[in-house]
Amino acid sequence: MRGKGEIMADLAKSVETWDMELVQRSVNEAIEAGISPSDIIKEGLGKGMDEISRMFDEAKVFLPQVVAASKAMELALKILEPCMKTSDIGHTEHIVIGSVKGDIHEIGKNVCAAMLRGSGYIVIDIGTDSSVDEFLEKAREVGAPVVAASALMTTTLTVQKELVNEVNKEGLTVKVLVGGAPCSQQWADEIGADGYSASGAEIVSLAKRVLDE
Ligand code: B12
Repeated sequence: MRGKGEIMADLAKSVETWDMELVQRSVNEAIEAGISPSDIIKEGLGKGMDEISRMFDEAKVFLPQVVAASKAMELALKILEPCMKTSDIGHTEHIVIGSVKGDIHEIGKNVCAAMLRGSGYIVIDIGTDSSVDEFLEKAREVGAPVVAASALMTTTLTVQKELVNEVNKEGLTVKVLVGGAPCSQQWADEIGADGYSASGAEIVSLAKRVLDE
């Protein structure tokens, strides 16, 4: 069997080169080697996405290549999803998750949704480009105590603030989690969100913490 380092390198390369065959092979190999889904995403696939992102910044690749890498990432997540069942603790809480209005980035949101589902939460994914009203209407409809809003652009971060403001204005008890690459703990504190985490791996403990509060 190959070492963890080699498998991780292949995982990164599979996204970076949007090689679907390598995605399937390396993700399955990583699962068989007992590497955790969060390590596979963070230390493997995510590194490939980081590299694509760096090359995009340096204008060495363009949007079609980023889309292709995203498709590779999506395929990897699909293969990984059944392995994300960390326990059968059977939470009964619903969590509404979506990418905010104006934002069509969904890979990070999908990772978070998969992690939460794997931990037993009932996750309602309202998709991308979701308005504040859509988040809150869905939360009301299913009685969700938590909404999780993903924003990947500095221009769409403000929608997270609008969401928190609306929750406060309406006097709702729903907790708001925020995340996405340009988001930070400082931003979450500034807008009065209930929680922030930098990665999908941490969103599970974050959800538990705000639900226990
Ligand atoms: C892939 C990608 C795309 C893909 C998206 C495909 C898809 N199906 O999602 C495509 C090609 C469509 C795309 C389009 C665009 N993109 Co783009 N994209 C990216 C890229 C390279 C990677 C994002 C990604 O998927 N990362 C991998 C995932 C796993 O990480 P993540 O999203 O950060 O999520 C993790 C954490 O943040 C956290 N998390 C995420 N959400 C949440 C939510 C909660 C509640 C919590 C707690 C945690 C959490 O957990 C996740 C898992 O660990 C980034 C670069 C970057 N470094 O982010 C640019 C980037 C986000 N894009 C950018 C831009 C500008 C665009 C476009 C405007 C490009 C254009 N000129 O047309 C459009 C935007 C369209 C729109 N209206 O949204 C900019 C944003 C700049 C800014 N700061 O505002 C970036 C930063 C690239 C750059 N350096 O310029 N993009």
